Amino acid sequence: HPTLLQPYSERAKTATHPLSRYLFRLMDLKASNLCLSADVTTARELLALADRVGPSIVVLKTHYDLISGWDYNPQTGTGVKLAALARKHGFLIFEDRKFVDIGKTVQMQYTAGTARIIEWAHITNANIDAGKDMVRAMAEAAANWKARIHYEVKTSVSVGTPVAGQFDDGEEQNNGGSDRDSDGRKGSIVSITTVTQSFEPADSPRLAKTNEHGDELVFPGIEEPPMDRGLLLLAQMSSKGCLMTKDYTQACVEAAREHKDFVMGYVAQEALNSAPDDNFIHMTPGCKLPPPGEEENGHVEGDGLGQQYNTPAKLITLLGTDIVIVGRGIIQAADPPTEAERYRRKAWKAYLARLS
Ligand code: BMP
Repeated sequence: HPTLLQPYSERAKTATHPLSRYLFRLMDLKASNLCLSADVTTARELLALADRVGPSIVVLKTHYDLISGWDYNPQTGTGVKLAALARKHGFLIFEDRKFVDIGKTVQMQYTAGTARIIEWAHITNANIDAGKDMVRAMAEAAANWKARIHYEVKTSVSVGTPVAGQFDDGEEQNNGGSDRDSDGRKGSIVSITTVTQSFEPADSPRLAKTNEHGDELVFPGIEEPPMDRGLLLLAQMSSKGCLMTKDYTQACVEAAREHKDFVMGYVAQEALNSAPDDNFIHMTPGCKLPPPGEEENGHVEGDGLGQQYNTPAKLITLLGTDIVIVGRGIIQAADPPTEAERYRRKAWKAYLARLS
């Protein structure tokens, strides 16, 4: 497929989703196609790790539900602090929530509840086993969220029960020209409520770009990401005995094409672009390098709990994925930032090898 041989800077020009265009440019700028899977146990460790490894990565993947001490405060909580680190180092936040339910439920899980994922995660993902309508439901929730940015005005008009003779004199009432409610019933307007509420997401470009000491709070060289939210479809998994069939993966491809303005791409084990104008991004977990100095043969032993590992070279050069997702390979190293750099260099080299 043509996207296998195209530089990310070129794919940035033709991707449909604004966040994909941004991410491809960020990858080109930072020479990084590395995502850190920040599966640590406390919020404090998560923020410290994001700050230390931030310079090497373009995406930080979270599982907010395995972090203890996650602060849900929508103004000062962990999501907001992560969003500030994302602005500072230039990476996107991907909450690996794997939504799967009926459309209405996922809308509520995505936008509300304790974590309010949509407020701080640029990207999230979904398993479409429950049917692809839930992708449309999530797209709708994201569009509504975007429309609410900056301000929100709610007007509700309640109409009381008709009072015999009240409107029967042929005169219009002084209520905006109509004495009927939206169903055409006659009645008297009991109340009109207008609520105006300002609304600023955790990563708004309108936030200050420097602090009181004049320190830069924003990653230089590229503008801040667009105020859009994106979805990755969980099309294939890395684990042994995964039950996702070829038909399921194909359904993901179809759902992605139907919702190009919301679906950025896939979590998958291989490239899935096949139609001439497909330009979806592929992020791939189950990635590990052998220890420094040891020879690479593409495969690294699994974790004994079903996880299987391939090297960046195999995933990116051979199987054509775009971003490798690395968790324990980096987190459990003696010095995570140094190890993250080793992964960044290897994964970028694998991409350059694919281009040539
Ligand atoms: P590690 O590199 O430590 O094995 O972590 C992999 C991460 O990617 C975990 O957070 C896991 O939930 C996630 N993941 C995966 O391993 N395989 C998949 O197919 C999909 C995932 O989201």
